[in-house]
Amino acid sequence: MRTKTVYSFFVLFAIVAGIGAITPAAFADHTEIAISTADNDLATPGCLDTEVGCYTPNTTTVEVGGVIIMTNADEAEIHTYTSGTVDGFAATADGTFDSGILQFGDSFEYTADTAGEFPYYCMLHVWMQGVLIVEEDAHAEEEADAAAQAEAEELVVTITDSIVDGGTQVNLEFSTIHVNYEITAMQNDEEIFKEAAHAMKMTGASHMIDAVGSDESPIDIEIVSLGIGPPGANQDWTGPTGTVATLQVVPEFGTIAMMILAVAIISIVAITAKSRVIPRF
Ligand SMILES: [Cu+2]
Repeated sequence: MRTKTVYSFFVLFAIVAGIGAITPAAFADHTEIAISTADNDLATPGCLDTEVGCYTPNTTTVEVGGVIIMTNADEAEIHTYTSGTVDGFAATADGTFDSGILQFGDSFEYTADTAGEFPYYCMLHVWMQGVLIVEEDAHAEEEADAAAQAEAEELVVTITDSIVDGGTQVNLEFSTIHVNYEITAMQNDEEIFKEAAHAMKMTGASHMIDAVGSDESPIDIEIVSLGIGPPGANQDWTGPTGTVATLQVVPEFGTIAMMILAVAIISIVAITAKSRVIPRF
């Protein structure tokens, strides 16, 4: 057996995606945010046109689970925090929250349980308007990302080849079953072999290429993962897709491939005594 170069790398989609998700939470689990009526003349229309606005802050952002403490800080007037919209002077409450009438110094607490954007107004002075923005909990998103990451399995394919009957037999060994893949072989800039295949219940597969690689005319083999799942059910396929491995077939190399997979956990594993293989992403 004259096995030559084995080249294989791990697809780390999930890990890369995960790094982006692991950002420190900007908020504690149960944020408390205070809003008060602005220090304006709120009894006559116009607060929305001022820099201070009608409520302070006029736009408040909180995560789901956050508590909003809405206070009437206006000594002169009673006010409400009523979720809904105002069209001209016609107000429509949407029922998300309603403080009812707040005397000076009174507060109303609302726990944000639904993500979304909630405009609100004062029932007594409908020109007083503010917006509460409730965002998805960052932790919940992280958890969802972590779950997705766990699901997005690493896909490893080990390739070996041997000269058989004047051709080259390429043997694949996937780390999981049901990998749909495409195998392409190039020699002298020509495509000499291409096949879409599916690793059935077995994780191994063999392809026979009717050519032999040499120093002058090496064969480049590329395996592309199309997804993991039953054949035909493309929309349900999961797992890493894209190029997962390349191999260059040239003579005179030993079989060092298999043990490498055991030690290399991250990143690219390149075994080529001649350093002729260039990974293609
Ligand atoms: Cu008011």
